[in-house]
Amino acid sequence: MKDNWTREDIQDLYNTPLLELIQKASDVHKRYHKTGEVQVSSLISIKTGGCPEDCAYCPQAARYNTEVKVHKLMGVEEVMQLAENAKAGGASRVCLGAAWREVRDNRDFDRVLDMVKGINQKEMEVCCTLGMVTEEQARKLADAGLYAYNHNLDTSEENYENIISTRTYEDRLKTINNVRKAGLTVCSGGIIGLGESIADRIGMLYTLSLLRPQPESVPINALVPVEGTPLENQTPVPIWEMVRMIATTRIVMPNTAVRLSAGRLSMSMEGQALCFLAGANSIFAGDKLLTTPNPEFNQDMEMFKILGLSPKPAFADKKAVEV
Ligand code: SAM
Ligand code: DTB
Ligand code: SF4
Repeated sequence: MKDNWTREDIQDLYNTPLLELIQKASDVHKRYHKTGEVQVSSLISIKTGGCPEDCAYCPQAARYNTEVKVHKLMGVEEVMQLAENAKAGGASRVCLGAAWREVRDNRDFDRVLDMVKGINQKEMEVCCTLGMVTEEQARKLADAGLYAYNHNLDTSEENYENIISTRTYEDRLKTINNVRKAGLTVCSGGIIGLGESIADRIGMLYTLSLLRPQPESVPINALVPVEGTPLENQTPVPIWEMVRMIATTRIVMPNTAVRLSAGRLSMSMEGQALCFLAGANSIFAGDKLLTTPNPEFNQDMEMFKILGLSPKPAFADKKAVEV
């Protein structure tokens, strides 16, 4: 497996004529994955809004005037119920999201640890996205049974300060490193449609591809423009660019789960089908992402039926490793 991609290699891939690129990515996908299986995650926003950071895309940043209502950390029981519902709907993973800059060692964190333990007992994979973490905090999460930690690079190093000024790219990489040191699997990707250049998209994939090991999961989000955020008037990314980005990610990181993430509500089923053909093998299901709408669960199951896809069972990769 090639794992020393240069920026030029990635750029050449990205600029390959579209159908040829899809075909290449599809070949890689077939070689490394069961093509009919899609990993289904359900997002739960355990603490919503009021975030001190200034991420230009995010409706949860306190400084922007959006319709998001601040909600303090949910109770463990409520989260258990939501996880149960997600499992009944076919999700094998639950991702708990908090609008925090970083984790603090306090009672809220202890409560999150209880949530992780509880969901783990339900035989579901648990992922958290809680902002920056230290190695010690990552270890506590791992001990509680966490499967994955999501921390996106979001864009290239060069473009980072145009999107977020309250932390650095270095901070982001540090957290990813802490997560790795604690033995957790890493979920890290980004967003397209922020007004970034093609070179920025390539730069982000280049940085992700250099991580050792490469992230087990790479979410590719299309910006969901939200009124009140600085990016509210961004023009939506054409589906072709999403397909290109997914195909390039698939080729550069063959083993990873490429997640067709935010933005699916504005994509046709045909568009999403091309994304799956180009190597996407993971989605967020459920009618809400964190604060913005997502396709209805039944609609996604209908899409799976039409395309001949099925949800991947929980811990399938782990079992494969242990056998
Ligand atoms: N606060 C934590 C953090 O920033 O790491 C975790 C939650 S944050 C909402 C998780 C990710 O959601 C961000 O890194 C970003 O990639 C994605 N995201 C947030 N708002 C988005 C939007 N409007 N459109 C697409 N993706 C978005
Ligand atoms: C990721 O890359 N996308 C998800 C998840 N990781 C946490 C979040 C998408 C959020 C979209 C905007 C919202 O619903 O607030
Ligand atoms: Fe806060 Fe995360 Fe939103 Fe940034 S992306 S404002 S850190 S919730």
